[in-house]
Amino acid sequence: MVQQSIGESVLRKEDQRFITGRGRYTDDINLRGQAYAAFVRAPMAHAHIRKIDVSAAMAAAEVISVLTGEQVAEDGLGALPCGWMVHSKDGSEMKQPAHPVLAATRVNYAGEPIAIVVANTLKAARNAAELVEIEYEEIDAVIDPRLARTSPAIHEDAPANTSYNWELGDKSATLAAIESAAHVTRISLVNNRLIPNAIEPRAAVADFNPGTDELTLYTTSQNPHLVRLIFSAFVQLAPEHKIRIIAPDVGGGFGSKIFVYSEETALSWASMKLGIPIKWTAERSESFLADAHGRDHVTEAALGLDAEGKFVGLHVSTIANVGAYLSTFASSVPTYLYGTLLAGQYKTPNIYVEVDAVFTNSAPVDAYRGAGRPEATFLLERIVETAARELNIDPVELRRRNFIQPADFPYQTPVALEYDIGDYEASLSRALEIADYAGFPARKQASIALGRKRGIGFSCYIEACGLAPSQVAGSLGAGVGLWESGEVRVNPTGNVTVLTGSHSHGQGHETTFAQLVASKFGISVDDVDVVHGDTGKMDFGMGTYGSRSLAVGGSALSSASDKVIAKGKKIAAHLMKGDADEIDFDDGEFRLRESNQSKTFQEIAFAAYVPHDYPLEELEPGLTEKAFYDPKNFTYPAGTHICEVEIDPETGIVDIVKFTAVDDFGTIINPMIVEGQVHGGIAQGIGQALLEQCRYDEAGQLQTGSYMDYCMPRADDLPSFDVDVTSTPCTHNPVGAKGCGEAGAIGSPPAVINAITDAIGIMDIEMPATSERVWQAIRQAEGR
Ligand code: MCN
Repeated sequence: MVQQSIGESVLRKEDQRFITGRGRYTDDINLRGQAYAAFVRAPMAHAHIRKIDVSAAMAAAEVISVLTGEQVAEDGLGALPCGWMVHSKDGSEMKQPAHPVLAATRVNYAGEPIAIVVANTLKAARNAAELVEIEYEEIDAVIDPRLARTSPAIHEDAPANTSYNWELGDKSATLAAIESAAHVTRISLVNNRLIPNAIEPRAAVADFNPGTDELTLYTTSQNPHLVRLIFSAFVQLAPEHKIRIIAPDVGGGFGSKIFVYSEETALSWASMKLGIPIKWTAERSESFLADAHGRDHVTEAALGLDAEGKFVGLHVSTIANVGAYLSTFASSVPTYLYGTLLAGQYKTPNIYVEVDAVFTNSAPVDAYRGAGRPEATFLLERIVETAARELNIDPVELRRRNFIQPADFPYQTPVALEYDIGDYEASLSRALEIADYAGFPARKQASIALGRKRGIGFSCYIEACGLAPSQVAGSLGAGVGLWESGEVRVNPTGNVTVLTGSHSHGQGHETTFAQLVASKFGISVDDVDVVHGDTGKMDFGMGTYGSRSLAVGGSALSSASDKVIAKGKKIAAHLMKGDADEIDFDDGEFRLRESNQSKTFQEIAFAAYVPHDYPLEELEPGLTEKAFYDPKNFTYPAGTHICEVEIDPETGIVDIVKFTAVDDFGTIINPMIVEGQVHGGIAQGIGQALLEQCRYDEAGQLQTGSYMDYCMPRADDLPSFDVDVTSTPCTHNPVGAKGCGEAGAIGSPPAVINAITDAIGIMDIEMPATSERVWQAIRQAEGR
């Protein structure tokens, strides 16, 4: 029977175990003789450490050991690296102050780990952590990124608290274009700092076996091989072949679990030093303090338009807060994932962007769902909307006038990227239809009659996903290749085990990757199992981020499946006494052309392992193939988001009455999973626009360190989304797929803010547009 599963909303295979409570997360893992760890963390944001006294903690009941940065140094461990080298305008390398495993002489953000306490029970570890006595000499904290460059340096090797001043594009041409423009729109904005908040906090169980010298780390990672590589090559914990990283079921990451952090590193080292398994699971308050945060930009921009409303130049200056240290991929986010996206869907001929990345006494900032691309989209879609209002042109019309047209592809932007394909008008017009833009004036009148304010806001976003070909990434400073590995093992009875270097932590790969491979072989999705997240099982893999897993990891599996089919043809040819190039494979059957002979996929699988009369010089037994797929370009998902809000002027409460998203993800494997991804992303984008804000006080204390103070979106903050797709399949990967995992978080924030400002009749409001801010803005707009 033909199994056509691509494009079908197959129910998620993994959900059977998740909804019956049979998922196995890191904290579910308990090893014999396991001890527990607690971290002593900096109580202040900036201080010299004058003395650490662990004697009382060491003497406490059940305590096994208390280890500090002094011992880290004695053992010669390296610092935590940032994996992407960015160069400043003058060609110099970014400043990368050492990011210690445990702070020894100075603390640079509140919550920074200083010591690890290991005890027989969790309670004993936590109690003993309180007994570690540390003498600090406090230093003024640098918190506001706008003041960082003129504040005393946090790190001696980073003068003016600057890691790099990066630029992209032609500055003089852009300035000249803006100078001679018929109209110039200028905006200043802040992209608010966010805290990721995956449901499952970070956790790890480190298990060193002194008998074999092997370290096994169970951990909440999005990319276990990268952890292994950094542990081995940079931190120098152990040789790579002696380290096994297992990321079992992981309850969300949103970027925050890409990075190699102090805690997991210190835990692994402590397990090796003490020769026992040790577990650590972050408290929610530790996650707030010490998971890498996201966004945090301050930007000034100018957009020049000619007399016809065509964009002639865009000039952008951004200060990006990177926090106290450069986290694993921090440098790439406000540069290659931000500046390169500033063309958006438009034919702006001149674009220049400069970014100053500054250190502050706050937790490190790194990739968070969208990473750089939400910041670019927010800026662009806010300035376009503002220009439309200033020029009194319908915002839809202004966008249309400037769209890159289908005939323009492949389209080279002035900021390095070459878009392969897209049809922006198609998603815009479909979104306008679903959102009933034509009916908006009547709905607005109806709201006014009820004493309410109604507004509509647009966002036509583009993103770059999958990440770049390794060659391009390397030339831009990446310390790693950006390919993915995949292995397809056909078992003798014809079912298939798939191993992938991608990692699924909510995205449903166990279903979609099975659909992809099942449809290649014409077998049932139930006959394909997907294995991921264990460096001991699969080839080196690059993991999951940048909505790359299907476009890159799926493409590797597609190539490996093609190799299986090619091998199957050889076996079929041998069995049917024909030639391999006379064999067709379709609908799960190998057929010898111009004959009535055929063999099923299962018959060939079995024959592959029973090579009784094989010509062994020409045909090896077995049916397992691997592929490493290096993408030829990014994929460029794009779409239109439209938000309609109604605001109660008495309370400032914003009700999102309608949210429409029409996205182009190319070929879609599983529409239900894709829709779920879009929903989740929009929820996070609305969270950023309306509710979420990481805030430090002047001394660097985190004021939003719990759910009482950091407002996450809940179901009743969100409308039922209207989601649809258009499709221009990606031209350069075998699946035709573009990434979908971040689109919602990228497209939605400007649509929400554009709708709110439209409703109130103002040009700007800062995110998050809380009811208080909205209430104030209404009063100001009314001159009250
Ligand atoms: N898919 C599809 N057809 C397409 C594109 C994707 O069927 N054209 C499917 C894929 O096969 C996969 C899912 O949709 O099952 C997402 O695919 P993709 O866009 O390739 O993204 P990744 O799998 O690489 O996931 C990463 C992305 C990112 S970067 C963040 S951040 C994020 C996100 O996914 N974090 C998530 N979605 C998340 N969802 C959950 N539940 N939890 C997270 O932490």
